[in-house]
Order: sequence, then structure tokens, then C-alpha cells
Amino acid sequence: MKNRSKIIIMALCFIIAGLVVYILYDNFSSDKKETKEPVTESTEISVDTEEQEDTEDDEEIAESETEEKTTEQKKEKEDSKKYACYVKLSDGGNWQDNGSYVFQYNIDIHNDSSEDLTDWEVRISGFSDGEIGDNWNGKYKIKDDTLYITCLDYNATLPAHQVTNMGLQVKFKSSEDGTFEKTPELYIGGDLYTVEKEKPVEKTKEEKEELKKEKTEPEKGTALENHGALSVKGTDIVDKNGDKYQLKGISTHGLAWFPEYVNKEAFETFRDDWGANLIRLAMYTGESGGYCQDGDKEKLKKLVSDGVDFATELGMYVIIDWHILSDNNPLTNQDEAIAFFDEMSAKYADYDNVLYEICNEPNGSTQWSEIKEYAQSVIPVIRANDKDAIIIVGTPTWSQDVDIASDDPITGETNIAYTVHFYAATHKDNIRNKVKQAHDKGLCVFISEFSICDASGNGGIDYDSAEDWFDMIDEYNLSYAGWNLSNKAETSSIISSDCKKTSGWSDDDLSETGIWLKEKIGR
Ligand code: IDC
Repeated sequence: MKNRSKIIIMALCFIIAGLVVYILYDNFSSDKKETKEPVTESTEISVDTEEQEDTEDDEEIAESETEEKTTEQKKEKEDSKKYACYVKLSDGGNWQDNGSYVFQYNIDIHNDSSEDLTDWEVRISGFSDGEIGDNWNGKYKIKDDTLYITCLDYNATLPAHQVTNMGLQVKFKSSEDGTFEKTPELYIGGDLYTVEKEKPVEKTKEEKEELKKEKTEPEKGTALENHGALSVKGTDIVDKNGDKYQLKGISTHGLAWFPEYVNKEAFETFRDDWGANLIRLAMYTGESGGYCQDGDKEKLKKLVSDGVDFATELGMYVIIDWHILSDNNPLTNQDEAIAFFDEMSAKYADYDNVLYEICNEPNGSTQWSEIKEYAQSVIPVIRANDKDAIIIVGTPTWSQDVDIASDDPITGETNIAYTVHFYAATHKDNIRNKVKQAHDKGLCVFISEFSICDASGNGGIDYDSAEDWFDMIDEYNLSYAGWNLSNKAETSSIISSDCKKTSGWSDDDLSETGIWLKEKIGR
């Protein structure tokens, strides 16, 4: 019996050992088989097709996402450089001086971020042979090859959305050394500025809504408080109560050329000392520095929005003037005008004090039919945002031919006024007759610009003609803005050319034109 059970146990052991050997062998051989066979995509796919496809798709998505991300990042970086803080180096001309070459470099530091810029420095290489000459608005030093530019007291802090203009002349032994092809670098706190500070403001519909909500509120008891939204009723401008109302004030010179006069204290001086209720913001389009030329669009729009804000806070009315002149025909820059007025009217849709002047002075051979065509494409764009603001439309021959406009006025629109401009020493009865004719035909005529000298903006003052014009202004209750707020050495400037003040002028600071105009506005 003992032997029998021993045999059974041994047999079982053999069987188990055999099974183990078999299993091990089988595993080993299948491993081998797999390693021998080439691993192809199809074999892998055949293992689990769905899962594999998913993985591949994921990889592709991930790849394109990283690609997108890098382009996005690149764009962001470019945008941030363009829209946050940056330095612009521009050519100020060059000339020969005693066998050397003098190059003038204009340097503008832009702070388009919403924070103050402090502790800044600009470095530009390529100045090894340079010797610093005349310079302004900064401290300049050349060490080795590098020009170092730092601040003076007054531009040590560059507030948000401001630009500081600096410049210098550098003398080089040879004309080849003094090129303008140099790359300025901005350092903040000793570090090269590459930080992505802020993105450009993309104006989505929601943001436009937001912009509207941030509406500036006028002071109590001001013109705007008392008279509110204006409209055109026949030949008149009427206030919120339907009473005849007259706008009277000052036009800026070109915003690009005299930005310093766009300040709240200046407008306040006109309101409180002169009795003005209107400011016109003249933004040239065609001239050098103009919006459709080489002008800095963002800077110009900032001047417009500052101007509108200051006027609004002071309870004054304000004209946004698309100042065409050397561009002759408003159709020349129609697309830009449409985009501009779309943005402006969206922003100021809820403002009761903003008027839009869509083309200062069409001239050359521009016909009324062309101005009308332009007006009929710009007006609906404004109306889509702003239902009722007054829109002022220019007329042929530097806005003199209101009679022609009155023969064929714009129909199907409300709150439209038509521009007449006069320069008293040049334009007399001939233009006043046109105004009379237009007025008799029921046109609302608006004198958005005038002066009492000749049409060049310079020359002698014609007081008699100026009085004749004001008789007509009084008779028809016409609104007007006097050209121009600057101290440029020309008769039409209202500030004396030797006065550097940008607000709070006394009569001694004014030109002859300024004194006369102040008296007229203040009556
Ligand atoms: C003049 C300025 C002058 C500037 C010139 C540019 O007074 O400083 O150099 O423009 O071309 C207008 C225009 C207005 C003119 C003004 C005087 O609307 O822009 O300003 N004028 O020439 N129409 C008639 C006269």
C-alpha cells in the first residue's frame, strides 16, 4: 500500500513538472515569435485599431495645437512689443559739418501699457565713432559702441498711454558710421524689456458695450447738463427742450502737430474765461502726420478720445473732425473714414455732446454728387451705432458751396448739418450769398471753421468783413468754431507765437485774432 501511494505521488509530480515545462516553453516561444516578427504599423493597428487611431489623432491635435500655440505666442509677443512699451527711432536728417557728418536721431518712447513706465533706459549700439552734439529731453552718453539714453526729471515717469519725444545729433567722422539702421533697446530696471505686458485692445461687440458703460459724466449746471442732446430742426440746432441753441467755440489746429493743447485746463479756460461751449478736434487725414498718411493712428485716436473726455467732463460739446484737405476728395480715403467713424460712433453712441464732421473741406474738382455718395456711405455706419448725433457734411470748394448742397440735399436722414467755412479777408458777400441761399432753402448751415484773416490762415485781418459775417451769424443763430488753437506764427492762431502756455491764457497771451474771437464768443 505504501509503495502504491509513493508511485501515485511521483506520477503526479511528473505531470505537474511537465505542465510547468510546457507553460514556460510556450511563453518563451511566443515572446520569441513576437520579437522576431517585424513590428509594423499594420500589426499594431490590428491589435486594437480604434485605440491606435485615437492615439494618432491625439498626437496630430497636440502637434497642431503646439504649432498654433507658438504662432499665437509669437503674435502675442509681437503685439506686446508693438502695443506695450517700445522705442521708435526715426531719421531726423543728416548734413555735413567741417568734414564730419552730423546725423539727427529722433527717439520716441511709447508707453502704451496701462501702468506708469519708470526706471527706463534706452541703449543703441553702433556709435563707436560718434560724438554727441545738440540734444534734448534726455541725458546721453556714448560708452564703447553704445549710446545710453536716460531721463531728465520731467520724463522720469512716463504715464500710461503717453509718449516722450527725445532726440540728439551725433557727429561721425565718416558718413558710413552714422546710419539710421540701428536697433534701439529699452531697458526697465536694468533689464532688457521683452516682457509681454499687455495685448492690443481688440474691440469686440462686448467691449464696445463696455466702453459705452464707462461714459464720462458732465459736471452739474454745464451747457451739456442744461441742453443735453442736440438735434437739427429745419435751419436750426435745437436743444433737448426743442429750444434754438447755438454752439460757439474753438477748433484745434492739427492734433498731430499741436497735441499739447488737448488738455482739460485749456478747454476749461475756453469754457470759463471765454464763454465757449464747443471744441472741435481737427484730425488731418492727408497731410504729413495725418491719419491716412504716416500718422500714428493710435496716438491720434487717443488725442481724440482725450479731447472728447475733457469736453464731456466740462459739459461742453465736441466735434470729431475728419480733416480732409490735401486729399481733396473724401472718396480718396473712404474706407478709412468708414472704419474710423464706425469705431468713434460705437464708442460715443451714448454721449449727447459728440458731433461728427465727416469731411472738413472737399476741394479740387470734387463735385457735390461725390460728397453725397461719400456721405451716404458714412452716415449709415454712424447711424448703426449712434441714432441721433448731429453729422456735419462738408461742401464743394473748401466747404463754401452750401448753395449747391441746398439744391440737392441728403434725403432720408435726420440731424444733418452742412458746412460753410469762411476766412473773412478772402470770403465776403460772394460766400455770404451762398449761405443766405442755403438758409432760405431750409438747410442747417454750420460754420465749423473760420477766421478773420485770409484763406491761407495768415495775412491781414479784415475786421469789417468779420463783423459782416457775425451779423449773419447772429441773424441766423449759426453755430461756429474759430480756427485755430495754437501759437503757430500765423494770423489765425489764437495764441501769441511767443506764448508757451497751453492753458490759462491772459489777454496778453493771445494774438489779435484771439482777442477778437474771445470778445465775440463771450458776448
Ligand atoms: C492751415 C493751417 C496751417 C497749416 C495748413 C496745412 O492754418 O498752419 O500748415 O493748414 O495745410 C482751411 C483748412 C485748414 C487750414 C486753414 C488755413 O481747413 O486746415 O489750416 N484753412 O489755410 N480752409 C481754409 C483755410
